[in-house]
Amino acid sequence: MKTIIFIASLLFCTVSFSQLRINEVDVDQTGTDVSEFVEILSDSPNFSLDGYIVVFYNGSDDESYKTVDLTGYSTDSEKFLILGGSGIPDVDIVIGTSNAIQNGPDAIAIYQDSASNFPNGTPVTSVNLIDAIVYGTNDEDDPELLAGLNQTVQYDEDLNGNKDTESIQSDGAGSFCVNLPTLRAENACVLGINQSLIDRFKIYPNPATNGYLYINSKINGVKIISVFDVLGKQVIKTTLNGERLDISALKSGVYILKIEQGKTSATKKLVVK
Ligand SMILES: [Ca+2]
Ligand SMILES: [Ca+2]
Ligand SMILES: [Ca+2]
Ligand SMILES: [Ca+2]
Repeated sequence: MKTIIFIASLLFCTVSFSQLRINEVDVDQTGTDVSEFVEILSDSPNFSLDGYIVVFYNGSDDESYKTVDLTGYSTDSEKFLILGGSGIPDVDIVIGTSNAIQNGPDAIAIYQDSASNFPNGTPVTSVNLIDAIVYGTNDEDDPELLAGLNQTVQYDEDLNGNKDTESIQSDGAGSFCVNLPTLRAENACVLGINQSLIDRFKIYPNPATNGYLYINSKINGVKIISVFDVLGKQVIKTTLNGERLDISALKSGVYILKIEQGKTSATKKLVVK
């Protein structure tokens, strides 16, 4: 009997934890933002969205300004559902004609809850929260939205100075990049299924011979670089916007290089000649 209950509860968990996530947001565009969108991705194709809602929060008062009921909709065969402006040709749910999504610091959240529980002016909450993103367009972080939605990072659509032409996109591994929009298509920075997080970063030349090291990442964004000698002493700690790291101060030898970007990090052996 216990075994049956255990198996039944496993099955129940599998069903109830089928996940949805906010896969991409484009909140700011040129002109009056007629083609803004939220791209939602499900784990499985044609996933029923009955019982789910999307809530838009205003960072200035940390209250909701729009709630969209997803009941009656499903993701498509490619697992996407698009909420957006009327300027998008095959949008699934039209949420406005212009400036429907505020430019930040603001937030968008998915809940498994009833729309009637989220009239406009509802304070930010993490109860029944499925996924959320706090974003801005070159704005200061909004601590209330971050805390209220259990998030640690506010993503900046203007990271590359191109907020009007780029969007914020999930890399599928817990972080986001900013790149040209990929509406109803795989995001620009998604890591291949066989690609480990280590492969996300390429360093060259290694051994390094000329005082410089290039650190290439598959996604955009600031990298935090730490270099340790064989005794574990930190010899370099810096942030890198581009790819070129100055290591001219390092003597010949073996070092440990740690690269952190967003929520992921990798450690590599570095040889300096
Ligand atoms: Ca907007
Ligand atoms: Ca944009
Ligand atoms: Ca706030
Ligand atoms: Ca996309």
